[in-house]
Amino acid sequence: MPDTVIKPKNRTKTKVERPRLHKVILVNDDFTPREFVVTVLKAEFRMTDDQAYKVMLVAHQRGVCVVAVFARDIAETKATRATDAGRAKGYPLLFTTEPEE
Ligand code: TYC
Repeated sequence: MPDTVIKPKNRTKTKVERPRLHKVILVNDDFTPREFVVTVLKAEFRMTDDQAYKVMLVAHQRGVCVVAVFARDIAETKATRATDAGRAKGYPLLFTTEPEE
């Protein structure tokens, strides 16, 4: 038998948290045509004409609208692709992302 027995006193609890989802947000501007915004929303976010029109209108009237929520990398990829679609046509269309609370 050893003279000294060392017993660990503190247990380490490992906490695993689910990664937060991220919102994709559509930002209004004065230049991008409404129809183009609707087209991008349908193409990138698989929305129907109705859904896309409603989201576009909320952004137009309130300044911003949450489009959808995804895992962070998917949200960022979609926001970048949708923003780039506007830039390719010379429009200042902007999609941003932010973590959900
Ligand atoms: N405000 C634009 C217009 O009147 C349309 C628009 C809506 C642009 C939503 C961007 O996120 C947007 N032509």
